[in-house]
Amino acid sequence: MAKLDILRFPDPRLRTKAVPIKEVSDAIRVLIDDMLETMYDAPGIGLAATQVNVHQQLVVVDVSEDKNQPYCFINPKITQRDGEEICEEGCLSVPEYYAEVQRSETITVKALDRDGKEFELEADGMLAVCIQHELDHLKGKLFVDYLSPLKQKRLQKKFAKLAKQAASS
Ligand code: GNR
Ligand code: NI
Repeated sequence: MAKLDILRFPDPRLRTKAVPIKEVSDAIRVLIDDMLETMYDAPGIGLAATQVNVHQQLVVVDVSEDKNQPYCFINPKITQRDGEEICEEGCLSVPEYYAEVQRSETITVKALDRDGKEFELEADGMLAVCIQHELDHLKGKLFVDYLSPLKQKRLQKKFAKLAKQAASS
């Protein structure tokens, strides 16, 4: 297993649209395991392939307390949405920044599992929030895109400053 590097805002590669995975190969299963290791190590409750600079439709999620209920979604699609919910979100690609985002409360997601088998899952609570956050990554979208223009401007400034400091040290 290997730990992967996570891209950070405002890296333009985070804006890449992921393409569907044609075949769930052994190489994909290695990537899934590496992404899970990277997510647990971070630590985070989800990780999209986009964040590790792989632009294929794959996300991993584990919202369980004991970190022993990993989900992997390949070529995921949300087929049903219900209700609305506001939750404070963070992102491994936007470190140390948190903001409230409105999402659907309950979703049904259809995807392939690590064996290439199709499955459907109904999710609510943190699991639903996290799946929606991860699926956005695959479209090149970040949770900060939902913020007001003023908040986005402040965020841009903060991260531009951090990038400059990192470059000069
Ligand atoms: O670790 C994470 N926590 C989190 C909290 C609230 C809403 C979404 C998330 S996902 C995030 C990990 C991440 O950046 N996944 O893309
Ligand atoms: Ni994220």
